Amino acid sequence: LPVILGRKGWIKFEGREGTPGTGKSTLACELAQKTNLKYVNIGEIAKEQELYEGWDDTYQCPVLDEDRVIDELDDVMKDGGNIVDYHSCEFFPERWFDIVFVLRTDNTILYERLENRGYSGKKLEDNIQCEIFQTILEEARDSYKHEIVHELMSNTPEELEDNLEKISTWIQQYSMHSGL
Ligand code: DAT
Repeated sequence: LPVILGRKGWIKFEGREGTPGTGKSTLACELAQKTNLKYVNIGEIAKEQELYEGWDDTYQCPVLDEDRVIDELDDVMKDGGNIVDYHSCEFFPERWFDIVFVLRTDNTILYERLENRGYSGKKLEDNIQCEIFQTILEEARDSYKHEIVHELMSNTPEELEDNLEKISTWIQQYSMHSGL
């Protein structure tokens, strides 16, 4: 993993459309425990504060009010030192992040994880399609500088450990160089 120096020490994880299964929450929570960074789960904050603007009939889930999410979080994000966990990224201000990780999972493994989560039918199929077409990776590359977007495989517990190790090392080096 290349070391990228920037100003603020913000990190973001991406999975794929529809929240589920690539291991964002698992990795981000363990990383927050291992470092002194704060875990920020956008889905949970939106739920607690009802930052919604409607209901999606197709996917049977609330629609995020992106402008309100940005307003609510801007102060916290300005302070830096946050690990942000969400499955989409193009609507966040670019200045919020110094590095973006997109977690990837093989389709057969992902299919099982989503089934275990109770997904079926169109919702399951669409999420798998989304992974096949690398939708989130491309969205991240379109929204942030290419050099700060990193793809990480997240199929096995070994890969999880490996990702934790790589990102912790990056954080240490980043902190040293940026004086955080
Ligand atoms: P997300 O936050 O992206 O929706 P999660 O962290 O809740 O995903 O993980 C989904 C499930 O997969 C959960 O049961 C933990 C498991 N998991 C996550 N990362 C994994 C990995 N690298 N290897 C094996 N299982 C993993």
